[in-house]
Amino acid sequence: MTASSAASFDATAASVAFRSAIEVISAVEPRVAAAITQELADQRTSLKLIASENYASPAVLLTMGNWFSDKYAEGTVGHRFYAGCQNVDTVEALAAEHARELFGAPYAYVQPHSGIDANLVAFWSVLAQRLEAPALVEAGVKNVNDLSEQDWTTLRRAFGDQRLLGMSLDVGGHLTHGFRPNISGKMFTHASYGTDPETGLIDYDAVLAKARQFRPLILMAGYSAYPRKVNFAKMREIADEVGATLIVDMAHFAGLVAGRVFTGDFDPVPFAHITTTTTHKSLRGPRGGAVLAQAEFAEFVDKGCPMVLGGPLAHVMAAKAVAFAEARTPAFAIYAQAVADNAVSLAEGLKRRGGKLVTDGTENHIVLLDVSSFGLTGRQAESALVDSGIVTNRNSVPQDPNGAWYTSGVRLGTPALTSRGFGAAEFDRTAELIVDVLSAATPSSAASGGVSKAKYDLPAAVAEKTQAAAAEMLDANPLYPGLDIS
Ligand code: DSN
Repeated sequence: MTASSAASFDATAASVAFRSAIEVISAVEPRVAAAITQELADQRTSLKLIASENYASPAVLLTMGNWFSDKYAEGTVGHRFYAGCQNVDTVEALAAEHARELFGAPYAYVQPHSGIDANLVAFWSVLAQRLEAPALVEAGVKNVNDLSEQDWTTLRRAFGDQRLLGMSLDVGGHLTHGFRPNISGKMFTHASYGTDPETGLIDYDAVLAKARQFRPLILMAGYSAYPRKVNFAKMREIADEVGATLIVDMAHFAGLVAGRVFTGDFDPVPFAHITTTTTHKSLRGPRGGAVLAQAEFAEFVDKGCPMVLGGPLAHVMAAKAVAFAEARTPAFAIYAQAVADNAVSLAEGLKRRGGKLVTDGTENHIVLLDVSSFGLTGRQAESALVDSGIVTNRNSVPQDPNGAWYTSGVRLGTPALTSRGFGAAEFDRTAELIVDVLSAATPSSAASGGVSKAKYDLPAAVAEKTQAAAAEMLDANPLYPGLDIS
């Protein structure tokens, strides 16, 4: 791991710390200790191309394993519903300060436990700011507790059936942006915008037309499987034109924002009323979420707990502070640029060898490979690659004939392997290995005699050769070099 790819750490101290922790755990439940040790071994030996995963630094990981986990701290910094929160105040304030500085945001709320939680906080903040505050003024009260039963009835009705416009799941949007299996799809009447069927790119005129027709309260931008930049200046213009509040979910690409790869119109933070994120993907922090907001939303975002969140996880907020501090270093900016550059190498390597990509390329950390040209479903491709030591996940492509379960694509991401020190040459070689496996794999028959969308045949020699080639690259770029755990 080089200084430019991952946060540097003292390998001797980290080895002692993790070994001691595993020993302590082992004394109580050795099977858990063994699983922790095995997880490291597995992560060290797999070519991880899951676009939403990364490797947090030992400092981030160690910050989560301590007595902060035992503390209740509902409320906000300096305003808690429990006594004895002075140290939680310290870490929450530090995490928020680092987040504001890192992203240039007027306000940061670091309590959300995950991306879904961060989006829920954002949704309810908009509802409260747009609906509750005016209702309170109208009712002549300053405190929500002073509302009459009739006022509450009015408020409940106003909160129901509001409209949200987000990116379609089929073209890379996210479940939490208004889709039925998620609470957002039950809270809001939802409409979605797609991408241009020819180019696969967002058509901002089409988004505007849809927004004019649908008149959403919330316009949502952000994605989990769109391999391009989004112009957030244009999104804000659209939101303003129809009187919507713009929420950007930057969970996937927060690391590219933090590392100043996405700047100007492509940096969401100055344009969005509220920006949500996870902290563990390209940002390389602990598992968790965060919300950034313009000043007028701060007091509403602050009410995330108890509105939709339970007590904050102080140990994770502490780890967010450490991760944000790491992300403010020049080394992180170099890492973030390498993530984007490596995605281009992977994309070009696939294309040069006949691979077909959604949008024909990438501008972020994601490459979406359409595997139908190999005669495979996404499910078959995902399994054939895993058998060969390459971990990806299947993903729909726009207008996917195989639906969301079997799919026709695999989503590839560069954040994790870039943290291990992979560069352009390794990603080009990875592209070669992927094409070799997918070219050799063939669909096989289902039990019924027809062609299965899940089963496939792959010559053992191809899987073994790929595993060996992957192992060579992984050995040359070790995960947590010097960390001696076995
Ligand atoms: N599960 C994340 C992803 O893989 O993109 C998003 O929630």
